[in-house]
Amino acid sequence: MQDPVRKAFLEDGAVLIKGCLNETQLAQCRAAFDWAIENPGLHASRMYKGTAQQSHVDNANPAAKARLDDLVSSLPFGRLFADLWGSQHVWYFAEEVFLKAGGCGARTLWHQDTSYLPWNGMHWGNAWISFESVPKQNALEIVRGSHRGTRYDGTTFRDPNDPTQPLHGGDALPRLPDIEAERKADPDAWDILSWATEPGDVVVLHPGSLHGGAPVDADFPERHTLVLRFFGDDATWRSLPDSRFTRNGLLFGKELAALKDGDPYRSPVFRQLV
Ligand SMILES: O=C(O)CCC(=O)C(=O)O
Repeated sequence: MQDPVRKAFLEDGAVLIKGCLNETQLAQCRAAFDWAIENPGLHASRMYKGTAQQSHVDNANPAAKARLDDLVSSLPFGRLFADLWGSQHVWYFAEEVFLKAGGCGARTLWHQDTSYLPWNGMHWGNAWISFESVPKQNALEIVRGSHRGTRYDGTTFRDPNDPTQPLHGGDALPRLPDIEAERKADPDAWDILSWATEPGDVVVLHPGSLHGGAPVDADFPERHTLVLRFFGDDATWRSLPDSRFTRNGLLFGKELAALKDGDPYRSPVFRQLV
């Protein structure tokens, strides 16, 4: 890997890796995606359930764990992240699944994954894999450098009319800025990165970045996206304020029950890749 790519990830929190997956690897990822849609897990949800903007999201399906651990071991992400972060070790966390369909699947609201998961440190990465050629206007968007900035409250994702409705009640963490409203008023209000992608390309982002997914539309009516999430040596536990996000409610919270703030984020439950 070239130094400018490492530097871009460190400073910007996201990079595009062109042609990261070959045809076979991409087909294996697509099979895992299709299985996930047909077999929703405990954490599956429909964003804006019951509205025309409904879209499907799933997260760390326990029934998918064994097959995804095996799949990920055969993909190039272990070496890629070791190199990108400069980490001696790399572990696989779990998947996320996003399906936007019908030409009207809504925007994935701006958020940081670190408002939902007790994560701190620089060695975290989401590998965002879409199976279509995604135009820039329908792409994943990331606020440049925001993984090094404020950790905001999350959004509940429940109210299309209140995109920053606070997940943790709004007191313990600063409320999310309304990035869509602010950029509508001033297109330069936020420094936003995004890329058009082809199948096989992977956008790698630090999950502490402010990020969101542009909606689908009449010209690009469907997006199927699998996100695989990884961590390395500099990954630690950092508690979240709200009781709904206490250990039992967290993904793998039970397996990590002994961890305290600042402890290395480690458990045998996670497949070690490097
Ligand atoms: O693809 C999207 O719409 C959102 C992706 C996302 O939130 C993530 O990669 O963590």
